[in-house]
Amino acid sequence: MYGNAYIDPNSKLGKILEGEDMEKLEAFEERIVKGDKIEPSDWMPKEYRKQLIRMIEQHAHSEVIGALPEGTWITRAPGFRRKLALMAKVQDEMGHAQLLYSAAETLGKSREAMINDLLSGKSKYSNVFNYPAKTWADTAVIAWLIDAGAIVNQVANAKGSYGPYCRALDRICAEESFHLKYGHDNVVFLATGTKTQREMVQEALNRWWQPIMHFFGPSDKASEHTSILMKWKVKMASNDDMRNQFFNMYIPKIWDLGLTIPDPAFRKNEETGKWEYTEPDWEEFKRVINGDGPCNKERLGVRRWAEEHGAWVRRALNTPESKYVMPLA
Ligand code: BYC
Repeated sequence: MYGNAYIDPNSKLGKILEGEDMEKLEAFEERIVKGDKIEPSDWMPKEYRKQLIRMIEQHAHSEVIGALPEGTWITRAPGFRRKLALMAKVQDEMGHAQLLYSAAETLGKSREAMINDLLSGKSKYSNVFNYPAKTWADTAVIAWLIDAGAIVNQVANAKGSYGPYCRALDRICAEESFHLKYGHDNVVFLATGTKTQREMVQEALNRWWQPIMHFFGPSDKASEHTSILMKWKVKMASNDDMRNQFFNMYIPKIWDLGLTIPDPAFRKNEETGKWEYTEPDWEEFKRVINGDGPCNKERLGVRRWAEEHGAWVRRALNTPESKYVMPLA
């Protein structure tokens, strides 16, 4: 029994809750309903722990890998002011990963295990970072619209139930809002510039449109984890609701700049308040998140290189009495 309801042990929920102490589970869920924050030493169902590790770890990896597409432009940024701002942004993203790895560690998975799972391809990270930033305008679109999408997601989930994740998200959102301003300034500059600059930013938006649609996750009917995550207030809105909220906030701003959305079916249905669009290619989404996107190999290759070449630093830090020195060459 679960509350007053019988749960079929063969149902999805039955399997998720198998072996749980029902009294403790009910007390936990009462706390969730009240809006309490759950802290690392509190009792929690096994599935709650597992889901949080999965989601926070993927988020941390997304920040690490997410630094790469824009990072490749630091040496080519147009001007010193843009270069400084981009360097600061990329550094912030790596800092976000540190906060998130620390939050995930409170649930019992070590940072080393998380990094190993990223490098072996076992863990996922956000689809969007497996596409190349072909021109400077791509970095502007990433910094404006991907960061905007991330803020929509994170501002909502910062009000969720797991204390360490929510606190990390609060800090991350404060910095992301600067990224968004930097990205918006960049896009405005290009969209109000010469014909070539306007074309460049429109082409970048065309390239990034589908990855941005994918960014919020599969549609609600296809989303595997949303129902349990919303029940336990890890996710505070469904994938489709987050996507719709993003459209409400950013489509008018995109149109104001004279840019167009590369989807002739894209429009707001004023009766339902929902945006209508051509479904993005979900088969491509699956391929990309499972390792077969345009840049997956390159992205993980960079991280493997960093892991290998930074190993001596970790050894030296972990064994201060030893005589490790930086290898030459
Ligand atoms: N990419 O049941 P669903 C940033 C997977 S970085 C890849 O709906 P869920 C930035 C999902 O993992 C911030 N995989 O999942 C950094 C699941 O597979 P598994 C990135 C995706 O968890 C640098 C399967 O599809 N933000 O802003 O309920 C520079 C079924 O999906 C994606 C976060 O990480 C995806 N887009 O909902 C600039 C936010 N979507 O694990 C910017 C935290 C779905 O069963 N994460 N999948 O193998 C979340 O909020 C949720 O995990 C999602 C997905 C909304 C993304």
